[in-house]
Parts: sequence; C-alpha cells; structure tokens
Amino acid sequence: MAGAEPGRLHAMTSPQPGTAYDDTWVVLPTYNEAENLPGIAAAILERLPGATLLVVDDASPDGTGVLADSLAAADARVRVLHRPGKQGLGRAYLDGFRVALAAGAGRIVQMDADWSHDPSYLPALVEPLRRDANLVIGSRYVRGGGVTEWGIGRRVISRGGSTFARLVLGLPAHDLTGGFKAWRRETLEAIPRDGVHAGGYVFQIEMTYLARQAGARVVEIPIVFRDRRAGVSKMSRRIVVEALLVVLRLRWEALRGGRASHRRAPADDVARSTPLAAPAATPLPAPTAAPLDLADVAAPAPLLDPIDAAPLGPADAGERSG
Ligand SMILES: Nc1nc2c(ncn2[C@@H]2O[C@H](COP(=O)(O)OP(=O)(O)OP(=O)(O)O)[C@@H](O)[C@H]2O)c(=O)[nH]1
Ligand SMILES: [Mg+2]
Repeated sequence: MAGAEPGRLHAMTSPQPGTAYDDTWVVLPTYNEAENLPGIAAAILERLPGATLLVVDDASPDGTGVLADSLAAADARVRVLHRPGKQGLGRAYLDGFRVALAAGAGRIVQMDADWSHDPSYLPALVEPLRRDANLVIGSRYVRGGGVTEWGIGRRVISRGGSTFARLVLGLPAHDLTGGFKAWRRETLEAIPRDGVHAGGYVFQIEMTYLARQAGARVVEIPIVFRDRRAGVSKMSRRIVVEALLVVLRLRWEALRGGRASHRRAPADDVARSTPLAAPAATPLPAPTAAPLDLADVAAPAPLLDPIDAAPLGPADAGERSG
C-alpha cells in the first residue's frame, strides 16, 4: 500500500460535533464489494453517528474503489485508502489501523463489507470499550450468537479453527476466526503489528493472541453471522491451512520464549462476554474525540456477567457446528 493516502474529504454532511462516536473509526476492507458497499456504508454511519468510515480497497476490478471515492466525495465521514493490488485482508486491516491511529482514533472497529457482520451490532460492540475492555469480539460461539445460512463444511472449519486455536494457544475467547471486532487505541498500539500474518483467518487469530500477550482484557458479545449478501467469497483451503500452521508456530515460538517481550495476561483477567442489554453501573465518560485513556475506563467490571454470556454448552455447540 505504501504511500497510499486516505481519500479526499468533502464536507457535505459533516457529523455534529460532540456526537457519541466521534472517537470511533470503522475500518472496512473491500475487494470486489461494489454491490455491498453503498448499503453497508450507510448502515454503519447510521448506527454510529459521528464515526469515521475508512474503506480500504485493493484496486478492486469491479470498481469498488471508485465507488468508495464517490461516497467519500459526498460524505466527509467516509475516507478511502487505496492500495495498488490485492495483498490480503490482514495487510488491508493493518494499513487501515495505521491510518486510523495516525488520525487520532480512540476506538477502532474492523468488519467485513459483505453484510456478514450486521451493522446493528455496532453500538453494542464498541460499548464495552468505554468500560474496561481492551478488545471486543463479536462472537458466534457464545450463548446468543450463531451462524445462519452456512453449510456444514464452512461451519466445521470456522468452529473447528476457533477451538483449535483456543486450545493450542490457551486463549479464553470462543470465536477466534471472526473478523468483527472493536479495539481500544492503546491495545492496537501495544501490539507488535509488523510481523503479523496477512491471511484472512490467521490474521484474526494472531491479533487476538498478540492482544492477550500484551495483557488485553478481551470481551465477547454474541452476534449472529450471516452469509455474504452479494459477491464472491475469497475464502480458500490455503487460507485455512495457513491458519492452522501459524497457530502451531505461534505456540512453538511461545514455548521457546519467542516474541517474549509481551506480558501474558492472567487467565482471570478475561471476561468471556458481556450482556448486550446490561444497565451501566457507572455513568459513561463524556464522549470525546481524544484517544480514550486507560484511566477513563478503569472501573471494575460489574457488567461482565459470565452467566449471561456463557460459552455454548455441548448441546448448543452441536446444533450450530453440526
Ligand atoms: N482490501 C482487501 N479486502 C479484502 C481482501 N480479501 C478480502 N477482503 C474483504 O474482507 C472482507 C472479508 O472477506 P470475505 O471474502 O467475505 O471472506 P470471508 O468472510 O472469510 O468469506 P465469505 O463471506 O464466504 O466471502 C470483505 O469485506 C472482503 O471484501 C483483500 O485482499 N484486500
Ligand atoms: Mg465474508
């Protein structure tokens, strides 16, 4: 991507100053998503008033990048990062994160552009970052979450990949392959992102792993994941195999003390999930465009109720994963 610039800014519908999500950027990687982009962009901005949407397009042959430029020209909340060619989802995210961080984002959301990640979850996804979460995962594999419209093969790969990574890497989260996440700025900054693998699946696993290595408090909220609405999948067997091999390698490196400079968070430092509708125990800090400070959200976690958010039991898991 080197040298690519965020898209032009044209102020036609500037966000109201002081709206709730002024500090929030949504990074949306696209490759051939022309059919999905206009609708999903509008839905994201509707759900997160005041947020900035950064489309990261890899020179999509179907003209998604051009379309994104026209959205940016019509709406100052939309920006575009153009990369010269398809370089993988992970690279797209890392470049998008870099741009968002440089622009002062306090909360950074990552999501797919194909409607698999329902924008209506966005407020719930970013909310725990106002409290004590460092990373929030939209999770298919906690109670209340799930997958629709997927065949058994895809379910097994997804669920199996998460379970494999969870066990091998000793991670507390139940959905490690999903890409619907919200990060606190400080957490992304704490991760050594240069060596992260770019493949779609492994990127998701590795970023959560590195976040935990850096001491992040990880929260899962339930989401129901849908199959892409339009367009073509970029999933391949190679992506899955790469993920499995990298998981093993990360474990091997950990055993050998590699990448050891990062503190491992204690196991009880992780909330498995947070209920969507829990009442706030303390008033939320005032919305701010400045990066959130750890001290602003350091209150203990009365909202993180492991009962409401328990991982699926064997019966549930069987239903969903086949
Ligand atoms: N910029 C960029 N975006 C990508 C690349 N690969 C995938 N994407 C986007 O990343 C998101 C997830 O990719 P998908 O193809 O939906 O992958 P998936 O969700 O694992 O598989 P399906 O939903 O079955 O298609 C979508 O918004 C894609 O357009 C890439 O190399 N570069
Ligand atoms: Mg998808």
